[in-house]
Amino acid sequence: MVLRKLPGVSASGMGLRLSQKFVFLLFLSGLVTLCFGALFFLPDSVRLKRIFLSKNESPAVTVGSDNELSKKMPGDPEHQRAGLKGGEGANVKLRVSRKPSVTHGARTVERSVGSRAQDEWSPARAQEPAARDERVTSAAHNGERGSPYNYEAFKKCLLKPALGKNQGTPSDSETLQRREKVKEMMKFAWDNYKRYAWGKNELRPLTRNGHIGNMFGGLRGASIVDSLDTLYIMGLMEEYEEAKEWVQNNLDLNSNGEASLFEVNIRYVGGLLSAYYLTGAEIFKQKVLELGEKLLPAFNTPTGIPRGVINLGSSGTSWSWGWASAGSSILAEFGTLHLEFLHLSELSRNPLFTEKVMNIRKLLNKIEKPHGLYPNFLSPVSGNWVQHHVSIGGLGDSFYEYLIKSYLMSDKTDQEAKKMYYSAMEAIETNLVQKSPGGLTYVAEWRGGILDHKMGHLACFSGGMIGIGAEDGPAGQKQHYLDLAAEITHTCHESYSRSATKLGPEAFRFDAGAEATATRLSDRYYILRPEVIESYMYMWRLTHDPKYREWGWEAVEALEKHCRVDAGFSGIRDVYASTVSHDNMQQSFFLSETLKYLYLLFSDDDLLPLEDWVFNTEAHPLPVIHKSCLQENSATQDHGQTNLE
Ligand code: DMJ
Repeated sequence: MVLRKLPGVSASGMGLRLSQKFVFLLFLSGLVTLCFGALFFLPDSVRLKRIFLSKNESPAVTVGSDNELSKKMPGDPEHQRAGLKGGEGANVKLRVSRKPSVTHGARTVERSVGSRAQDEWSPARAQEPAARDERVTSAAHNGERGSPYNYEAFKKCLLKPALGKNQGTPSDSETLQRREKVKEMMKFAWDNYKRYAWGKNELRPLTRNGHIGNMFGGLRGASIVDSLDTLYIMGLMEEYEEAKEWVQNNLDLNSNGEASLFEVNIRYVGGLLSAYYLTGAEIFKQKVLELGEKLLPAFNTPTGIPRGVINLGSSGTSWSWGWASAGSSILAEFGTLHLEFLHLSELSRNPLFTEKVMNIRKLLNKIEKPHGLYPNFLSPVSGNWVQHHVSIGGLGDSFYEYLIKSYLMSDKTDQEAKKMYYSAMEAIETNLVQKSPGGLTYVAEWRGGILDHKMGHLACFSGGMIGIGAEDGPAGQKQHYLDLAAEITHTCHESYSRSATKLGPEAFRFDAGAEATATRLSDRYYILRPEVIESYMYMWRLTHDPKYREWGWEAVEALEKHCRVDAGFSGIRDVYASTVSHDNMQQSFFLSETLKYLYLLFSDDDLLPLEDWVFNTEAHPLPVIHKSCLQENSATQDHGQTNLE
């Protein structure tokens, strides 16, 4: 219209001469290019930008950014986003502390969030060939890959009822009384968490408030998610319902903080998976699949080995821990995803989760191993070991655990996991297992061929692990492995009984005259960890030797005497001091693991029978995928069960 009034412009046809049309088109295309270009300068959060640019700009997009699943939740996303603005979740990113967390456990020693400058995963780097995965995961795969997961069919596949004939109630009255005591401890821990820290990650029982920490990337309610299955198996149904309701209404997965992939996986993914398999409540499945998707960008590295820290927001940025040498990833972190990811595939019918962990498996299987050992640090860029530090405790531990449990969870069909586990055990026995002058068997650490005669509390899970692996080892080795498991468990018990509190230190040594005692002040603390009790539980199930129940009871008495305070349970700073100093933290794994293993120890074996269930490293029971009962179109059918060579 404007052009029509210009002198020399004809009114014929479209009203413009050819040259004028050309100029007009040129002008229009310039305008469009300018507008498109401007999109690049908008913040990531602007919806317009995500619509137009997401396919090429963000690594998260390769796995379904903007969260397909959350869109499907009725009325939820808007509500949840609103929650982030004003409540606890506000400014999550700003609150992420870069200080080391002293109390958060994990067999992977605690540390600060990594330095990004060195090793941040950038959108540009996400274009590296091995990092791209064009497939988008979403609940839509349910439709594409066949029928949705059939919970009723799953239940029929269990060999025994999950909760036993009678909730595992023991027949003798003393054991029953002990079990009731453990249940009371759980209720006490829960009630105080609820009263003083509801919705936060953990309870601070001395100051009577909540703790959020920096491990879960803005996710909240770690103690709630970690407790769901414990409450359920203990028959604390009112409390279980409260927890479920919180998950339904308040578990906000639209967080934008920096999370430990490992911690979120073992606690949140593991907790929600177990809760789903035990109860069949759809909300747990819905939440866990939504969360699972958010973890996938961590695998966008040149090798597919995930980095340790991930931003759970739409950027999907990931990076390595600042303390891990040369931007490496940690064996116990990237090696402790397999069980949960197989179940994410099982429930979503999407093989992508399984493929991610099978890729890790494949790399670890192929790589050259010094003396057959797996060092703790590996570069996610080159796929090479970064340092030759080997440990069955912190930094290495649950990688070995997940090998044998992958085999067991596959109904003993995953031959690759089996082979890797027993070869690793052989190398560990040859190079790391030692006998002290006093006759105690322990597993030392290995630093480039030099032994460090120290055993961490975390390494005490290995009694149970070696025990459950005894059955299927090389011919004639069963008794040998059972003996080794019993000896290690005995040593770990000694580390408890040699302290004033009858609780064990964070690490104990076998040098300079020490035998299963901590020699350094910094190793004397106990943070309500479960590993020793975990081994008692497995050894009880395997041998029914009453000493394991007695040792478990000693631990209950010590916890009651030294860790119970007016408003919950707390870790202690020095297990050798008879007047204890509390650390003011009730760890979520105390509810998830320590109390659950104690409860199982005083229950009949048919409560969560080991033929049907394996426990993830946070003690969340996951079902064995029985080979006779693979569901139609099961996404795990071709994976995790045979050699991928
Ligand atoms: C738990 O979070 C898990 O057991 C993990 O594997 C190691 N550390 C803590 C408990 O100590």
